[in-house]
Amino acid sequence: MRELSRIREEFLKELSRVRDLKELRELRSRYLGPKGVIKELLKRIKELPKEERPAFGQLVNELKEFVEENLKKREEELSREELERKLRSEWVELTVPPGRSLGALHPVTIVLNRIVDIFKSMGFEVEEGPEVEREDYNFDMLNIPPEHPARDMQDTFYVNKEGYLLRTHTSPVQIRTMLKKKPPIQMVAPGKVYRRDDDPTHSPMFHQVEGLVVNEWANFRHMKHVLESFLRTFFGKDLPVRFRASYFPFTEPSAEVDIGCVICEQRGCRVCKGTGWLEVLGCGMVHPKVLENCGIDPEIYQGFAFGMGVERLAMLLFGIDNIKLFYENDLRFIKQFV
Ligand code: 2NM
Repeated sequence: MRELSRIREEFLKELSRVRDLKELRELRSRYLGPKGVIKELLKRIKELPKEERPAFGQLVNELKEFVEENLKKREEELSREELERKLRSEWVELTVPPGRSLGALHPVTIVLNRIVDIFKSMGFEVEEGPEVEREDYNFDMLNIPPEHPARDMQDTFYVNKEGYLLRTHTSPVQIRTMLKKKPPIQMVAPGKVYRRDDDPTHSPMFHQVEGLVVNEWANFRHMKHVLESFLRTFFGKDLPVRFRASYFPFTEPSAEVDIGCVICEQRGCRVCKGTGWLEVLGCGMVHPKVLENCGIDPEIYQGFAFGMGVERLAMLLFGIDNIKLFYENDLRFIKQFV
């Protein structure tokens, strides 16, 4: 009996040293396994006198139950501890803001899409063309004479290959469309254009959207309506709009379009130079020679065309005073627009 209580004490001491489920499994097999302490005790029953055997057997069984019960209790404790450790190590704090910020569209892209979407809603198709363009499509076909100052090396980027340049406007896309398709045509050409210009309001690369309508009935009043509707949709209010007579080689008559200054509401400010008006568009009836150059009979067809600078409209819409901000890609600037 002294031996049994020594085993019991020894077991409790060992149990208190167990740190995890693996150690507990080892302890269990050492006491309850096929060659374990309990099995060895039961084998020794034979060595005892007959009359002592039942009492000893009962004591060994009690010890076995004691061992089993304590192992089970400790196992439950250790399982709970291990689960808690696992949950703590896998904890994710869902209310912390993400470390990286989401992307945003560039303000020029936002405004370009806005312009194109308005014209699409009025039934215009979108056409595109190359940025390295044929000199004849960029100038000659548009009735821009060989001696015109716009052709000057001072104003145009010529590329090494003879007869090619970086397009100075998207008008050559209109030329390509007229050569490719028969009227009726209603299209817009969005994209990058290049001019040798560099100051706070001019960049050597900027974006334009130009448009063209050709059919048998297009007239100046149609054009006026389309452009007024466009501007009022774009700026989201019923702005004053005026058409001023102007000159382009590719249109006759030609006009420039002003809107009431969106910065000062026509009270006069630095942006409108005190006039209350801002120039935002050029337009006109397509010159008969341009239609003829593209194989369209000007006795049957007529058309109107227009062009606008995307950066200029973006600057007015968002109140930006320096065009260079669009090209520096400073995230503090570029993330502000939606
Ligand atoms: C403008 C202003 C006026 C224009 C003309 C043509 C074409 F190819 F049809 F002749 N495309 N774009 C045009 C007319 C562009 O931009 C200020």
